[in-house]
Amino acid sequence: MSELNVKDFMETIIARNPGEPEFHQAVQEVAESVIPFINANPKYREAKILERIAEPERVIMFRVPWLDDKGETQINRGFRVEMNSAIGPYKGGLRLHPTVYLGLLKFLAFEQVFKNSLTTLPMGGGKGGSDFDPKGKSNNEVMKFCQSFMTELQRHIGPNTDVPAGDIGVGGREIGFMFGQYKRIRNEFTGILTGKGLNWGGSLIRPEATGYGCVYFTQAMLKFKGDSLKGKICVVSGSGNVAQYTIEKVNQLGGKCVTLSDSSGFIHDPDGIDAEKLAFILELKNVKRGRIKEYAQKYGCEYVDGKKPWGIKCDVAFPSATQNEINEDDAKTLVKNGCIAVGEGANMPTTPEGVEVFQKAKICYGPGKAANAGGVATSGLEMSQNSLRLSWTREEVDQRLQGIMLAIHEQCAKYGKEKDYIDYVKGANIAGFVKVADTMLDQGLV
Ligand code: NDP
Ligand code: 2IT
Repeated sequence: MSELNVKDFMETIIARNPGEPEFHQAVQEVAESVIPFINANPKYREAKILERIAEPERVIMFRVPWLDDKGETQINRGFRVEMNSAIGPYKGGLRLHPTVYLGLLKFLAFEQVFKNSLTTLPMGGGKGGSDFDPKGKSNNEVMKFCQSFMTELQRHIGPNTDVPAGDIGVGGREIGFMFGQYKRIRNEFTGILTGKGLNWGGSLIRPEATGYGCVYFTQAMLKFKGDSLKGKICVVSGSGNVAQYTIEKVNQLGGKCVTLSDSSGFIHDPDGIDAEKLAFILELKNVKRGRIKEYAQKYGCEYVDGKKPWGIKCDVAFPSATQNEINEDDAKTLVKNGCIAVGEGANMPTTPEGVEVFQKAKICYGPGKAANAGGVATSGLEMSQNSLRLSWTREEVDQRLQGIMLAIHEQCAKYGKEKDYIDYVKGANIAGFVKVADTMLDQGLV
């Protein structure tokens, strides 16, 4: 059997999945890392493991009808991409955003397979969501949508089958509405979602986990170089779940975060976003559901409309909003301004050209599938607690989360170690691949 090459492999992927640029981008990055490894290990080539991993096991698409507050019928499209169940039940978030379409969720589900493999826990990969836009909707409208969405999704998920969670536009409120509807239809109280409330099966630290985990991972990258986050100026994008707890942990470790953003613009607060200001953000974003501009009005700092924060001078960047939010020029600006580390809280926030800039500059670049795996890892811990019908303490969950982030760093180092630095992209992709690939070999042609 001839060797695999990236160009031919990608031609097939693009032809089979037309009009899905984010999926092509995610597959290309993995292909570039793992194809040389596959060629050196022909058992993966012969069993066409990579070709199989790039094809979802199952895709579910469905109609989501609901009535808005005016009594008008609304129709959205719902999805669940069940990508790979080799090492455990499908696991991954639900995204509610107007840009959601099949290709976007395929990219996210594909990334999730490798990320979940890195966590050391038994979780397969999946992702779902809808093109529903929660912005400007009443609480009642969000509930109506979530109930309709779960009315269909419930027949496809289960605690040992597929366990969704939050992502953009899905937090505690939405998980609650969906859980309630599942319980009502199925007459069963079971862990079919993670990110649940503490009274009904949720885990301590799950809300904090993605942000905390990303900071732990970044701290580990810096430590490897004999450095730390202490005294570092950090630029953060987004102002949702991941951004909020990134700031909390950076503050605890002695760094200073000076920006936050939303899809309208960013704020720059050179004094730093301390605990009191962060409490304002949590109320603004999670309860009032307002805009980041209001922070600038309250604290009298700069607000830049329609721009991203990458032009602000920093030591460390934490992109925590969305995919492709750092392009080549942004990456060049960050490096030029002295940025020494990037911890990706978001999924695939840097374009391939941007990644190349970081890699060439040999800064500590932690790709999303490694750096933001703390969220899904803690979802895995929530599943364990649900199975045990027990709740662990904050300290216990946090200890496990820290241990998992260090284990991910170790796996990246094992497969990504170069002469004088760690290639975290290569390391994460190969380490994530090996566990799933070996399992697929064990389980035969499925
Ligand atoms: P939230 O919905 O809580 O917050 C998202 C933030 O990003 C908001 O500030 C939002 O601004 C901004 N944003 C979203 N879409 C865009 C866009 N197209 N352009 C500019 N800004 C945008 O989501 P999370 O914090 O949960 O998720 C953020 C990122 O982290 C995503 O990439 C997600 O996939 C990833 N992630 C999340 C995990 C989790 O556990 N929640 C786990 C691992 C990764 P606005 O309000 O204006 O839309
Ligand atoms: O991208 C992600 O890892 C998530 N949105 C979290 C998934 C989960 O199942 O907790």
